[in-house]
Amino acid sequence: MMKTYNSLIIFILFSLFPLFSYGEEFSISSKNNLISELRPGQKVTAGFMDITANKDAKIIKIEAELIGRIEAHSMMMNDEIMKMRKITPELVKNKKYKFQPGGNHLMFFGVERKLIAGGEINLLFTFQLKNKKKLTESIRFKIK
Ligand SMILES: [Cu+2]
Repeated sequence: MMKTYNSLIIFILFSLFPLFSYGEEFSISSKNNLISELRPGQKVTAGFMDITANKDAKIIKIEAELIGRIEAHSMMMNDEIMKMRKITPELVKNKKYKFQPGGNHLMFFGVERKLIAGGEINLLFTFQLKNKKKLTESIRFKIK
């Protein structure tokens, strides 16, 4: 009887152990979250933000309702020609990552909703941690 009881306790301890090994929760903070307003007839615009995560993480997906595609881009001047390239932003633990005009930025294609200055919109970000775990966070942007 005693033996069974001991095994039960050991079983419970082992079941609980994974809870302790996860460590602190993933969290992000962001500032200056802005999207350029969409002028009539336009379907493409850009967005900017400063984002910091408490763990190393890649931004692997960004989505929003009624927006066809959202990509992260880098921007480089090449012989006076501006070149943009799709990137997978890699956030370094506790280090600010900037999306800003003239540099890395967010780009919105096939926008089928109104984005008028003064309004707000939520974007759903999917992050991937080093251990491959995926997490989503909704981040609010102001339209400017
Ligand atoms: Cu771009």
